[in-house]
Amino acid sequence: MRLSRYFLPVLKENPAEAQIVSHRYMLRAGMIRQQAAGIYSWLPLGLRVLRRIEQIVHEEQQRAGHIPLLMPTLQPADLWRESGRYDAYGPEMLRLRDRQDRELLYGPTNEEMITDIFRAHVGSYKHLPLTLYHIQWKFRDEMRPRFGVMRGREFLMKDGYNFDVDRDSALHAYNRHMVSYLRTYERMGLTAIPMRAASGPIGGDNTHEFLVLAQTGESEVFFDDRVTALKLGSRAIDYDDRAQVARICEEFTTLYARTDETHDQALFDAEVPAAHRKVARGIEVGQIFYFGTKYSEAMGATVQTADGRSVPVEMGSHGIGVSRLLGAIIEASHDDRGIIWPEGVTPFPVGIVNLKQGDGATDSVCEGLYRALSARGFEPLYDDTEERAGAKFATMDLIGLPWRITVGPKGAARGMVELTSRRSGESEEMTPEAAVTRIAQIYDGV
Ligand code: 5CA
Repeated sequence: MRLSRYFLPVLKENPAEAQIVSHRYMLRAGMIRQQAAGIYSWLPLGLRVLRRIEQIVHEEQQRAGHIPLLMPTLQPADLWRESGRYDAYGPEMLRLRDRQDRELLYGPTNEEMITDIFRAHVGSYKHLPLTLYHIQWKFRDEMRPRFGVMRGREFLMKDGYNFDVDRDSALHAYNRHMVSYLRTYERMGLTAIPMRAASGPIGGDNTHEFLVLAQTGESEVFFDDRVTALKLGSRAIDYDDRAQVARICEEFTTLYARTDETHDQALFDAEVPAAHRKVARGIEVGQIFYFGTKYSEAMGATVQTADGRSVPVEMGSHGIGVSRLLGAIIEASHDDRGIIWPEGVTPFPVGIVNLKQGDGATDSVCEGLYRALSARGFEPLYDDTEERAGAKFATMDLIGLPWRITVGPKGAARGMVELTSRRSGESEEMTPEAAVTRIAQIYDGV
């Protein structure tokens, strides 16, 4: 992408309404525009990151054997009357009527609708286990939408629903989600700690939230700081292997880690040595629930078991805050000049800065780099504008591409360019060919 032809409306000044760094940088980097309280347009740069995050979520869900579908944003109120949640959900639910005076709502979550799909099409244990998920916009009329995409009213969520014949299989589905979520967040450069939580309006008594530690987080969390060192890494996972998946969950949930809703100070003091006790703040980037037959009983979703009995299907639901993740990643990865995207989610893998637009030699080296990187699938953002060097660097630093190739007339005359890491600030001089090879190596396996 050539910056001269792109749409990147960066702001020089700090927007007054933004209280936290991620909101500030998303506005300044021209990623989002607020259209109403808690409702945003996704401008081209923001959309590229959102799509990267969705892609990682899709890959990891499908790796775990979960199947994508797409349900609508609008739902009939009657489905929610069946579960009893239409009245229970309260003012957070946006209710509307169509021209026939039929009652609708903008979905805050989809337990009822997925249960309806299931009961219409599945009746036997032979079709289980089954996990269906989608990535779809939700609406919750939050009392205090704030911090940009962090607490929106309209927001993008991945929500998945498992259907199983018995409790053991449903608990395996819960564990599978936990492990797939750990992988998902690690690929985004995040450490997200599963913490024992409360289930709220979704229901059930087995639930974990995934928290990214950040001072600006909305949740207060209590944990043994040794949990922050746990990593899934590149270990091979067989999602059908119940014992292996359960072992990984145990590894990640044995040390004390709870949100304020379930925190037990006496237990915390007894279990965790004083030197490891941490109280901090965190951003909730996902939550998994096992709630058994809460919806299937209310809505008549039953299956035949192998021995011919008819039982309500066992269920759980599992959510990832897709749009919130942009904010969480920025809170976890930035400096005073701007965002520092992890390679896994960056909107462009590399930026090219032409220090002397119009100079024959620099232009030609930049064009060569642009073609070579694009041909290998690493679409660069090429700053081919007439701005001065300082302004170009400031924009690149603000938008946070992890790598930058700088081309100036002196280097170009010697056939050299400079490759700079946004994170460390370190630069290395090399030939354009070597820079392309290095970029390919860096992104190999990301
Ligand atoms: N049905 C279940 C799981 S699919 C559910 O709705 N879970 S949830 O309420 O915990 O939401 C899932 C995730 O969506 C949360 O962990 C959070 O990361 C994100 N989320 C919830 N509310 C908002 C909001 N107002 N703005 C942005 N993200 C949100």
